Amino acid sequence: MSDTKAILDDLGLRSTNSGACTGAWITPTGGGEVVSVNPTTGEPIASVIEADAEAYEQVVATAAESFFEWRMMPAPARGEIVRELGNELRKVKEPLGRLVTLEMGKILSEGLGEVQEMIDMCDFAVGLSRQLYGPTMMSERPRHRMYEQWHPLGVVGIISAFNFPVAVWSWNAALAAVCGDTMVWKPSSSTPLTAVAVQNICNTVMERHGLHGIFNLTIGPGSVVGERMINDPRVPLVSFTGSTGMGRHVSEACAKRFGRSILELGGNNAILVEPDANLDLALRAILFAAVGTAGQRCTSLRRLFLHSSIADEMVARLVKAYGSITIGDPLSSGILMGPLVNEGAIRDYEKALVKVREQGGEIICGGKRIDRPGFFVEPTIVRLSEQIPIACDETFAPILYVLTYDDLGEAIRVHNSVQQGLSSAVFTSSMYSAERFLSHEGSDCGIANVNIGTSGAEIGGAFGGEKETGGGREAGSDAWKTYMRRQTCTINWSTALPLAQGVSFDVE
Ligand code: UN1
Repeated sequence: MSDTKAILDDLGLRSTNSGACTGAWITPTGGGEVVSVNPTTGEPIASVIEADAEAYEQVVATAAESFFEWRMMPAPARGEIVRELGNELRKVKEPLGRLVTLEMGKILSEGLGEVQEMIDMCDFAVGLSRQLYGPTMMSERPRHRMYEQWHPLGVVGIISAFNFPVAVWSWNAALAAVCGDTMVWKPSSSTPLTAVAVQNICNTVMERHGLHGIFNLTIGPGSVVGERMINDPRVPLVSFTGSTGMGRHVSEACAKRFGRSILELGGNNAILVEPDANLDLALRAILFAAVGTAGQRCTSLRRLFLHSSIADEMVARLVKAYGSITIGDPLSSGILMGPLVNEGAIRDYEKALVKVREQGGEIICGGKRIDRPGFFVEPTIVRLSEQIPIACDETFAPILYVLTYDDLGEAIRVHNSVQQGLSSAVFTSSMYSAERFLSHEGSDCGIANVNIGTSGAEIGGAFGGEKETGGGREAGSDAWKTYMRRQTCTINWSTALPLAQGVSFDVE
């Protein structure tokens, strides 16, 4: 408990915190209280007073108002402010990483990695602030110039999930900020304290510049905050991370009002292991992807396709390795797997395993809740002779389905036959197999790797997936374009008015 107090103190958190902020904290009068629970012990850490309708209104109105000033600041100047945010995050990497671990349950190395991901994202956005380029086109008309430019969009709604409580915010926030947007963040109610801590850091930076209303926070139930946000015409873009079911609802609500959405929804990620693969490498990658974060990444490995010639050997090695996974307090060194996030997650794990048995899967390792306080389960391996329906669903827990194949083409077909399309990988030393997996007839996912697991992507690439994963792209590459509006401009500097496509329309 003293550890907990030190982490909270380091980040300026109290035992009861406000859940709404525009730079200045608001005290919502009609909101409930959400208690953040330590998944390692089941004990409360601290609580947050949730935003009510009035607080939401105040926050969005401020974000909309602040946009007018923020959008006129030169993008590189906005980049300088994001640079300061990155520097502040460097200073608090240790306590913030510990808070992520305390509140969410991922091991400390991953908690720290998550803060590093925020820092990387800030660095990326600083560079980007000088590279929000639009191309120039050759006009078909004489003495005409044509080009594209990008304008800030407005207020961006960020709805993030418990499993990456701060990194995914930064994917959106760092880009939105340099693009000239203001934002309203609705974090998961399972991880409200990390959000309050990050908001405090933003406030520190923005106060230095006499700015407020750029980075804003509303912690509250989906029915109060989320519903308002997705239906709010003042919010032209909603970036949503969560389940496919909720994502469909968000997408429909935004589409109905011609708003945009970025959807980062369920995955059902797989690795294919070819006979010529480096099996030591494959084993390590499988362990991190399937057991890391207790299987609670959207990129976690759910399905493993093993070539029949190496299947028995790999399964034996995997079972042995699973037996030596250290499970326990994620803040302690030497631990590789912490708890699931809450009791509901345990129920989902148990329900999935009931279905596994009903549908003919064989549990060859794990399969039970661990008898200790908190929300711990055994990492589980299920061997299948075919891809049963439960293996086509995403269960946010460490359950790995192992299938065997003889032909790479057939394995790719089964790989692609699920509804989700986030991350995928092949392990092989054959150029032909690798290129085939990456070709048009290969993986249909947004992320496809060779000799690297499905999880743990760098921020430099665009992150997201196809099909029911939602199609959104966040973080690196040109993901920034969704946070701006594109304008095509044509300038006539002649004294004539030639029409495009050779059309004539001359008035006598
Ligand atoms: C998520 O689980 O929602 O590639 C994001 C990864 C991390 C991000 C995961 N960089 O596993």
